Amino acid sequence: MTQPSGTGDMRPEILMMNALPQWDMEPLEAAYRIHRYWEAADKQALLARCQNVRAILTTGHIGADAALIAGLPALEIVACFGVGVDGVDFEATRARGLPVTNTPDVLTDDVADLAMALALAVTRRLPQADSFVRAGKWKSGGMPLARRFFGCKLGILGLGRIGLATAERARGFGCEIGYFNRTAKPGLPYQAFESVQALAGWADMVIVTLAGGAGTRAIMDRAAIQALGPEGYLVNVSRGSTVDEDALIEALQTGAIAGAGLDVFLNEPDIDPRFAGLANTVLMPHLGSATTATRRAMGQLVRDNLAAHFAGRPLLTQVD
Ligand code: 8YV
Repeated sequence: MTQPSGTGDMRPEILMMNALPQWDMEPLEAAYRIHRYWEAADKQALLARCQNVRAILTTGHIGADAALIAGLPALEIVACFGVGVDGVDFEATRARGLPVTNTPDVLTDDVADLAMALALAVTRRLPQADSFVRAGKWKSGGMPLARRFFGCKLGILGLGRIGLATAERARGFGCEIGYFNRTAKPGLPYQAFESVQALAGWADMVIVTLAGGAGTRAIMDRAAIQALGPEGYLVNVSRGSTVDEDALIEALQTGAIAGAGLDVFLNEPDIDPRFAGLANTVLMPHLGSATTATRRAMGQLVRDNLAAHFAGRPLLTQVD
């Protein structure tokens, strides 16, 4: 319960949009008076008590919209737990000169690991094989043969930190790497493609690693999905918004592509129910950064950014 103002409590007030683990909540509670958005039954009543709130602590996905920002007259900073910041209304933050921070780098390797795990799981059909053994079907015959992953042509959509870490791992699997990126990355042993469709047409598998947001909405469009072809695979560890989901589901249903490994969806966690009926997919509940070590590091970084702000020191990872 947040204490009422005027009790001599000098801790800055912050608004938290979502719960964080106890290892973050304890130091946060020691440093700040916390308003818990996710717990409030009456959000408007909560916001009316937030007139002295100086920071929003949110995720990139939940973000902070214009109405929320407008309702917090004392707001000074938006701190995101996560590398993505697609849920933040930057017009609103810029209009008020509010800095936005995120948690890059600390999660890069976990997300790249998960991209490789999905690439292997979907081609080698690991979940299906696991169910096959558990259901006792092994005694009555073997499983159908799977697709080889090593040595494939791997298209990386978005060659930022996570894309580069994924490419490095894929090189270990002998993959030939192509990519599409807003800006070419010279000096790398990877082939740059002029369009997403051209990348998908070349690749055996496309892994989507770029940032979400308006600039990348459905960048993996119907034509690019179709260009993968009936032997092609899609893996997405970025945001559901980067893929035309209707076109993807249709391509998976009709066999226009071979399969998909997906960690991210539109409308998480209330995802399109058609995914559950697709046998050629491996589905994960957005776990890219979900290891204890990484989540601890993300929590530390978000707290370090807030502490820096309130101490008047430079922010560690300001994204805007
Ligand atoms: C989430 C992510 O932030 O960093 C990102 O952009 O998508 C994830 O790491 C994490 O699931 C917490 O919401």
